[in-house]
Amino acid sequence: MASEVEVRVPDIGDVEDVEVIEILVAPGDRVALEDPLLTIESDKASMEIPSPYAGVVETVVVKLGDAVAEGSLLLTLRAEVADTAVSEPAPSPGTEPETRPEASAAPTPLPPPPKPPVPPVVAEPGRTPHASPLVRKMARELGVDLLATTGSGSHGRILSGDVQTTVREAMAGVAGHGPAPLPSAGAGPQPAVDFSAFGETEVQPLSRIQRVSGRNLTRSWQTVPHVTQHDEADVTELESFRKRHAPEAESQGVKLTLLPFVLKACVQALRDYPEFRSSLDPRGESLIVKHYYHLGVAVDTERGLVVPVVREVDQKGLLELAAELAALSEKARARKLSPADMQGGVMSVSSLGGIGGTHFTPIVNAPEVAVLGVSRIETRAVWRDGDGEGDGEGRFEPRRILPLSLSYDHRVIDGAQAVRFTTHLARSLSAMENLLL
Ligand code: CAO
Repeated sequence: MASEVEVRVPDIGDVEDVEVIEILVAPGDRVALEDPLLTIESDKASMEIPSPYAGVVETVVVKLGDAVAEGSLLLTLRAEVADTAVSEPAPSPGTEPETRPEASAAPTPLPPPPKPPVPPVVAEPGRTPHASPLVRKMARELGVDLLATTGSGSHGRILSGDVQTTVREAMAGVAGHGPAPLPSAGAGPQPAVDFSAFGETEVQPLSRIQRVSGRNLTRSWQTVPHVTQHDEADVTELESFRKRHAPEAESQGVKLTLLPFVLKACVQALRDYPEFRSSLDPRGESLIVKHYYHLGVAVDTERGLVVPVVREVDQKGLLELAAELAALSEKARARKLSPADMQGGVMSVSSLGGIGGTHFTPIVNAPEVAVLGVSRIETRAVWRDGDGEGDGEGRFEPRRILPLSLSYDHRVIDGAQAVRFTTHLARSLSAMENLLL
């Protein structure tokens, strides 16, 4: 059941001249109860407007820089009065001062659902971190990226002390996933350039997904020492197997692409190399090894890159995985992924093989420690040693070669382990009967 709700500026006391300084959602975005929608700011304080219901944003009435006052309409929401809509608990009352807006329509806000505790590590990809407006303001003033700040409050909520810790650690040069470098630590942001001085230009705002994934990618690029190991797998037999079975899969409504085989090969390698399914603890002092096999898969959508997670890949067959991948990418492209769909991956796979390219250097989806890039299969003449004796007897054969690019966090994985991992992957993909076991 759904009904339309108007979200208005709540009672803000005797304050005039309030400006909309952040719009965190766009029409079509799915929000959970208490998800931040936008932030307004007077010359004295800023205030975040949380979502009064779980639902889908219909229209955003205001734009950045608009002046608003008590009662001004900010946005409309199609509220869902069903227990499927909530994906994150509300912050505990009393931890931070925060004002709830009055909503003008009927449904009763859903109570926070029971949920396993969110580990206070780094903010989830694709999510806005929980912090009060005052903490946000403080972070803005100090140049602290809240997405890179560890929240010690209830449900990982970021408190003012956490922002101070980030600053202290950045000043002391502490390494780890937590603190992002402060602007003063590097060359600083690109200086503004007036491109219109050189010719005609237009401004195209980035989508929310692009902005959030941009922040996550920047943080990962800056905090994870990346190395990329390139390798190749001979997938000649795998490809003929796949093509033989494609009609049968199609009769069950499933398109059997290469990707399910790659996911299965990753699971086999992950079983033997547990550090690839680990994360560094935020202090960089120990590894948290995961004993599950959920894999992220990068999906290209017209609004940007998202990485939904396929769960328990070890327990699923190839057809089941193919069907699930199709459903997840469909969901991603229809903008229907929930935050939960994008959490819990132990490693990610980014396949550009359907498009082209030879090798590339994917960015680790931190706090994961490895990402596998898959490029386009190429048919190549490969020398096949007839009797395996290396005596020059043999011939060139056309083989189907799949390029692999494994980027990894060098704090956790060393080069020798990485090449063992890609060798394992290549072997599994070549001897594909093992993948079917
Ligand atoms: N080599 C050659 N052909 C390949 C291939 C490869 N490595 N991988 C896929 N293909 C083929 C498929 O067989 C399919 O062929 P047909 O249309 O002839 O049947 C075609 O390419 C398209 O495949 P697909 O994209 O529908 O399916 P997929 O399982 O390979 O990928 C998904 C699914 C969701 C990963 C993909 O659609 C996608 O979004 N890829 C982009 C990911 C991305 O942007 N990553 C970037 C990360 S870094 O910025």
